[in-house]
Amino acid sequence: MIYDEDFETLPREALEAIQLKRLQSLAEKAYATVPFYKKAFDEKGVKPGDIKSLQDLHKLPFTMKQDLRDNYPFGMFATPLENVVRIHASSGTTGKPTVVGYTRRDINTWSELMARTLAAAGAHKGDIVHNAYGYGLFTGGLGFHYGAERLGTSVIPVSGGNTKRQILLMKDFGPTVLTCTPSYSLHLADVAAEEGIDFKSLDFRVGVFGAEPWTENMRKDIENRLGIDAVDIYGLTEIIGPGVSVECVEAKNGLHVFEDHFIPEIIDPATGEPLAYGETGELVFTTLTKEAFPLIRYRTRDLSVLYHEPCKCGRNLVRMGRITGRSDDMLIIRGVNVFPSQIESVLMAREDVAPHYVLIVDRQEHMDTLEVHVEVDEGVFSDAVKHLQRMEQDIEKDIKDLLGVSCKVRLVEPKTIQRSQGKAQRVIDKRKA
Ligand code: DLL
Repeated sequence: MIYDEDFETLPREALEAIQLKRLQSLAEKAYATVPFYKKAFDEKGVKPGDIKSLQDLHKLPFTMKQDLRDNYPFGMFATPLENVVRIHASSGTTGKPTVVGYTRRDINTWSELMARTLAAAGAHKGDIVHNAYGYGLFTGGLGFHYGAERLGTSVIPVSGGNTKRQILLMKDFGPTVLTCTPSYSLHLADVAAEEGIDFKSLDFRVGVFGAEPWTENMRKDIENRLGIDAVDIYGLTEIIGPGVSVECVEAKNGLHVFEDHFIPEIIDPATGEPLAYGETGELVFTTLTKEAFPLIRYRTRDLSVLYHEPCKCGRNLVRMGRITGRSDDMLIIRGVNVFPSQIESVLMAREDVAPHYVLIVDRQEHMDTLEVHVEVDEGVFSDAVKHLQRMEQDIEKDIKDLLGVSCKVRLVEPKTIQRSQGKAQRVIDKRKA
C-alpha cells in the first residue's frame, strides 16, 4: 500500500520543483542560523542565493561526521533548544556521541515517513507490530513506534533483549509485523526453536529489518526460517533515524528514498566528485525539511548505488541498492557502531599491553561477537594466570564502559599477532563469509 500517494508517486518534474524550493530555503536557513554552515559557505565562496537549480547542490560544502563532533552537543542545531522536543544520539558512544534534535514538526515528519515505511512493507491498520528495535537514545525503537502508531497499527514496544520473554509475548499476542535487526530476527527464531516453538507457526507476515548490513542470502535464510517476507530499511541518526529509504514488499528490489525530504547523491569517496549514473560510491544526503538539525550534503560513508527505473509498486522515488560496504572502517556490532580506533584507545591507555592487536568479529547463533586479541609484554606474560585474567577483565570492562559493547579479551604472547608489511589488518570480520 502507498501511504502518501500525493508525494510517493509524484512525476519527477513536480518532485524536482518541490526539491528545489525546499533546497533553497534550507540553504537560506542553514546559512543564517548555523555558524558552521555560514563559515563553510563563505569558505567555498557560495551564497544561498546561488542555488538556482538542483545541479547547484554540487556547489555546496559537504558535512562530515567530524563536523558534528566538533560542534558537540548542540552546535549544529538550527533552532533554539526550547523548540527542540526530542534528542537522540548515535550508538557507539565515545565521550562524544553524535547528538541530533527534533522539533515538534520534525517528529511529525518522521512519524509520517515511518508510516510510509511500514506501509511500503505491507503493514496496515489491524496489524500488530512487535517492535524489538532498542528504545532509548538509539533512533530505531521510537522511530518505528511513532510510525506504527501513525499508520494505525497496534505496536508492542518490547525493545531489545530478554529474548525468551519476547517469544512468549509473540505466542500470546499474535503480532503480524516484526521489526528488529536482521541478525536478531534469526536469533529470535533460534530461541523459539529451543523453546519448542516453530517460528512459522506464529502469525508474522512480514519483517522490516535494518540498522546493520545484511545480504540477499541472509534474506533468503530469514524468509525460509521465519516464514515471512523480509524487507530492508535504511536510515541513520544524523539524517533522521530509520525512515530515509525502504524496499516495497511487492518488488523487494532496492530501497525507495523519500526524496521529497532527502536528496541522495553518490560520490567518489576519494575525490568527493559526483559519480555517473549507476556507479557504486558513497551515499550523501541533504535533508530538505528538517528544522532542528538540517544537514547539507552529509557524507554517510555507506556505499550504494542509485537507480531511477520505474518500480512495479507505483512509487516514482529513486531507489538505492542494498548497502554493500563502507568507505571507512566502522563496524556494527549488535547494533552499536564501533570504530576500531575506539578500542585501540582503550588498549593504548594501558602500559602493560603492546600496540599489536586484532579484532575478530563473528556471528554465533546469529548474534555478533567481538574478540580482542592483544599482545602483552614479555614480563607480563610470565606473571601468574590470575593476574592475566584480571587484566583481561579490566580491558573488557573499559571497552564496555566506552562503547557499550561486551567483548572477550584475550591476552596473547608477545610476537604472536601477525605483523604486516603495509597497513596493519586490525579487523577480521568473519560475518561476511
Ligand atoms: O541504524 C537507524 C536505523 C534504525 C535504521 C532502525 C534502520 C532501522 P545509526 O545507529 O546511526 O542509525 O546507524 C546508521 O547503520 O550509516 C549504515 O552504516 C548502517 N545501516 C542502517 N541501515 C542499514 C541497512 C540506524 N538497511 C548506520 N543496511 C548507517 C546496511 C545499514 N546498513
